[in-house]
Amino acid sequence: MRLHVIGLGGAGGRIADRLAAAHDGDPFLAGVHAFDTDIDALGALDALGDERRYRFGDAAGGDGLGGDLHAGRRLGDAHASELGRAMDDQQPSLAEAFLLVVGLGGAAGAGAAPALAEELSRLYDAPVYALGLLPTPDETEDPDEGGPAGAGSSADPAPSAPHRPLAERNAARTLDALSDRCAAVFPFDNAAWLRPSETLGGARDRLNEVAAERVAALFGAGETPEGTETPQQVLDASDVARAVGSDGEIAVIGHATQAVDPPESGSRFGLGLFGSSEPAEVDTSAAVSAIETVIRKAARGKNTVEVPEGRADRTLLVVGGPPAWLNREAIADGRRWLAEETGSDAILSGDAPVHDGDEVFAVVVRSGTDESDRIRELRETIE
Ligand SMILES: Nc1nc2c(ncn2[C@@H]2O[C@H](COP(=O)(O)OP(=O)(O)OP(=O)(O)O)[C@@H](O)[C@H]2O)c(=O)[nH]1
Ligand SMILES: [Mg+2]
Repeated sequence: MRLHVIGLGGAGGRIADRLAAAHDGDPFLAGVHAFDTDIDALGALDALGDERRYRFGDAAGGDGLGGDLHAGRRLGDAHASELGRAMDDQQPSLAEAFLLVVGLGGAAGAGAAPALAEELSRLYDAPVYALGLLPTPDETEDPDEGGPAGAGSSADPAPSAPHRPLAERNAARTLDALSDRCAAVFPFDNAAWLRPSETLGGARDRLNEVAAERVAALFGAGETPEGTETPQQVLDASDVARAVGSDGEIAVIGHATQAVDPPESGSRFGLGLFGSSEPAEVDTSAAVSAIETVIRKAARGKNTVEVPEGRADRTLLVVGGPPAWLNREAIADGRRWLAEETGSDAILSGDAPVHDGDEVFAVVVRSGTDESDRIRELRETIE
């Protein structure tokens, strides 16, 4: 589907930048922008040139807002229509969905995101989704208390994340605000993706890679290059919309890949009787096993946020890869297995043929899940 990505604030800008670096030119990535009040943060982006970065909020004097969410909301309200116009060069009216990417614990991004979501909903019919990064517990710990964020955070500029005492409350408020204004919210639990000795500062590039990869896996699935034939069941924007709903519910993305040999094309017998247009051959049991494996891993592997008991009201399954590997029966079996696994009534599914691909992949999106412990913890900070 044609997706327009808007990275807001430091984290959002970095993830938008990474998406542009990996996927500029791919048909799904119709537009990418990064918006921040912070000149230096925008200046540190690589793939997004000046034409796709935009600094807003003169009142911030070119700096970040240091976690002051009230200031962020004020600037967001004051500048939402200006931000909407800053997207015009990339034809937002053609987008089939918008994705706001934002660190929920901050101020510039978290403050502007709700107002921009509202503005985009007012201007366009396409759904507005949000990918929201959840703060790690150590960001709010007092550095003097010797929490992991403390050690050397002022002396050593590199790895630890900045101390953000209000990150959890900002995140709770921003989750609420985005749920009210977006069609669905995809939380990304930073802490769940950190390895034991890692800090957010040191690991953020790896986490951003994971977040960008999942966005591309979901929104890029089924988007074939121009001129390629597309089969019937190919995933489209309305499948995603039906799966995640339009009421601002939380949605979770699971993803797994498995490398496969490119199918042998043409005759297997070397007699030249069949032209190279003969359907490619793939061993059936290898295809069945690859599909079963990726579906299980996508469902049970680490998700963007924990899913208690794996349960969901609605589930979307996308299976992709070289068409010869997309064994229909194995996909149907996988669907049945997933219905049991999630207890979902509605399993939507779509194919994502990748003609020259060298891997089989599955994306499992759950919506209407029980609340994860981390999200409950965040919500409790403002109750
Ligand atoms: N995954 C990931 N999370 C990040 C990254 N940077 C920050 N975060 C998270 O996002 C939250 C907000 O940080 P920023 O995006 O830097 O905040 P901001 O929107 O620029 O807000 P201010 O700087 O306060 O104006 C932090 O509390 C972290 O939890 C990043 O590069 N990757
Ligand atoms: Mg900032």
